[in-house]
Amino acid sequence: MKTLYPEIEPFDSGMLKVSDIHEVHYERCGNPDGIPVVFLHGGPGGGLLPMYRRFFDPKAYHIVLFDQRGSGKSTPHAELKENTTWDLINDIESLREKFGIGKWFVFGGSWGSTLSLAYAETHPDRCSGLILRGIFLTRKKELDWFYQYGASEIFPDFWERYRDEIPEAERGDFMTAYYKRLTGDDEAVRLSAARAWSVWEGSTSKLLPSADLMEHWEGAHEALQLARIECHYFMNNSFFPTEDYLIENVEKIRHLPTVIVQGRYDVVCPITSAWELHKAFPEAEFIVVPDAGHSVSEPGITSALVDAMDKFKEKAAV
Ligand code: STX
Repeated sequence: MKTLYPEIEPFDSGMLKVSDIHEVHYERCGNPDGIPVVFLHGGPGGGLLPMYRRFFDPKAYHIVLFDQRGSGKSTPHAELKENTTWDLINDIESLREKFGIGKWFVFGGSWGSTLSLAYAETHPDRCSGLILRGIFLTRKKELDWFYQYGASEIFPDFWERYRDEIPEAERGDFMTAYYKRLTGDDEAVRLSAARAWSVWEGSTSKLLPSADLMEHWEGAHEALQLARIECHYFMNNSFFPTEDYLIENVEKIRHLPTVIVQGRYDVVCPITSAWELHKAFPEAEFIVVPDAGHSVSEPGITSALVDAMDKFKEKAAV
């Protein structure tokens, strides 16, 4: 089993102005002359964690990470205006150009896999390869499963808080009910809804539930960015023109070296989506981790991701 590389600090970080209102926080780690890779975090709205720097050999890789619009240290915090998938794709391009990178590996899990696929299908010539984990294609059936009915049958205990935030009369459509509260004027209602929404995700992400993860998403800053931005994207089909957009356009990226890593017991993004991507993109290496849920910190998932990046490094060195 492989584990994360040691803790590392960025050699460069800053804010990039990407629109009239948004500034995006970025970090660069590792070797500025190394193989470029961009890290795309989850949510949308998840923001960066220091551990995300550690999947890549810092001697071999030039690692670029950024907080997507409204997330983490990007400003304004949890802002929904001018915040769409296409804006994020443009931001990735702005960062690539700013750092003088021609092509890079794209590494993303969960929503990060969604955004990786959308970016690669839009700019295939800018990608050296893809490393995708916990595949999420943002289709209605995936959203219904997690936010309406399905995951509720596996985690009925954690489901109660998410459910009880919404009065019975509105429970026929949790997404709409949450959207109303997360975007309303009452700050206390917003925060309470945001916490219930985000803790639900934090509670269900690991095969063995983690108190630390639940606590993290209880934080006001973390809860508001994740819940508001996710709900905004999901109310808008994540700004894709069709329901199956990412699968429909997969032909554009089938030449790219790609690894798909999926936990068998992923309750947030069930394996069906990874399986459908595997069928549509059979050239990609498909790794099912038999004893893992959704989280990137599941030991088997971390190991598979570090190993995938080590193999790309070895290939590049030949
Ligand atoms: N959200 C999928 C996603 O991207 C429906 C995701 N799942 N958990 C996360 O992100 C956190 C890491 C932000 C908890």
